[in-house]
Amino acid sequence: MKIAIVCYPTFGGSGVVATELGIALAEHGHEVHFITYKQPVRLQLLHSNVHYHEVTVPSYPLFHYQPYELALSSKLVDMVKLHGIELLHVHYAIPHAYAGYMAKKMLEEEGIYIPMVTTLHGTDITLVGSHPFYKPAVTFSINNSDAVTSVSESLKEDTLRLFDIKREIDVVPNFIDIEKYNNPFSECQRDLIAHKDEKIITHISNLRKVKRIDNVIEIFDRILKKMPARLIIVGEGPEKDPTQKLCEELGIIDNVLFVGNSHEVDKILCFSDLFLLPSEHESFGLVALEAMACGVPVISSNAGGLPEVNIQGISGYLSDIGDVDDMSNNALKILENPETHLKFKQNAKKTAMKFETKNIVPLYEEVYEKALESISI
Ligand code: GMT
Repeated sequence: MKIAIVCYPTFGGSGVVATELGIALAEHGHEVHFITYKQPVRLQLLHSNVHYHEVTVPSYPLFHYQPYELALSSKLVDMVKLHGIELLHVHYAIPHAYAGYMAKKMLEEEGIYIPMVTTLHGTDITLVGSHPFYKPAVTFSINNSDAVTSVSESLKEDTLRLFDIKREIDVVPNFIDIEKYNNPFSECQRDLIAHKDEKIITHISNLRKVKRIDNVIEIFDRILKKMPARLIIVGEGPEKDPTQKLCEELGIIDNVLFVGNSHEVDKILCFSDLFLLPSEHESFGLVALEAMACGVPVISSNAGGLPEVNIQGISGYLSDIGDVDDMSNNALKILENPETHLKFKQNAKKTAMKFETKNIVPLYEEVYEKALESISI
């Protein structure tokens, strides 16, 4: 099948999932065309079935805002015609589903009928999409997709609660290439980062408010009072400066390493002892799954789809949002006893295996078949 994938090219989870999906589909023999404004960060183009087409938006003094949706829908029309693309798969409703729908309608004028699959990722529904300024357009584009998927049961429930949805939503969870993260619990050059006796605690995100980075610091501060440790913060975002200030105030800045956006997430997770994700909301928590795939236990909040990924007392622990006392007690419970720690590491990896690429990608292929059938009826 010839498939166009529209996504954000950034480090965010939706772009990562879209990119990994495209790569896996290409390996299954599909011809995949990524269409976005920059080459996705996880995309390496050395595959004959993978293509990348850049959307450019020419600037004009009249435009206060650049009309990206217009440029994207025009690019989609051109690429569908040029490459004989049979299906559009848009990741993140805003504005991709809206632009995809316009492309579909323009193509219909020329007698070309192509289905659009929309995958909802989280903030496109919960934080941004349900804002009154966007809600009518998001509702319209979901209802006018030929198939809709969400990355967790929890996100499906949120979508049905927040929008007037008239179509079926299939849950297709995020997935992971376990092989890529296969380390046999070795030391993974941890001496690059920490002294021998120090535990390595990690947090990865886009450092936005929703991630509650202040809670990450508070939990780490409590761990540090009980054992030598180092915190690695991966990512860039608006909360970075206030987080650095908080670390200074608490006098722990020398124990915290801010490494920015990194292409070496797998290496960092390889030497991590514990992963912290106390988010206010998380539709799935792909980073938690990445950590678990590396055998890193997860201390998280119980928000959104996290309980579908991190299993209480098995791959880690979950606490109410903001309950840093419980989160730090759980962290210490895991870290203080080497046998307990090893058991959690092994179980984290085992739990992650449920989400292996080979189990999940066929679910997307089924959705594609259904969407194709629906437009040929
Ligand atoms: O977490 C973010 O803020 C980034 C965001 C994105 O759209 O890239 O992540 C969302 O999609 C990921 C992939 O499906 C999910 O794993 C994240 O849980 C979800 N984030 C939120 O719901 C806050």
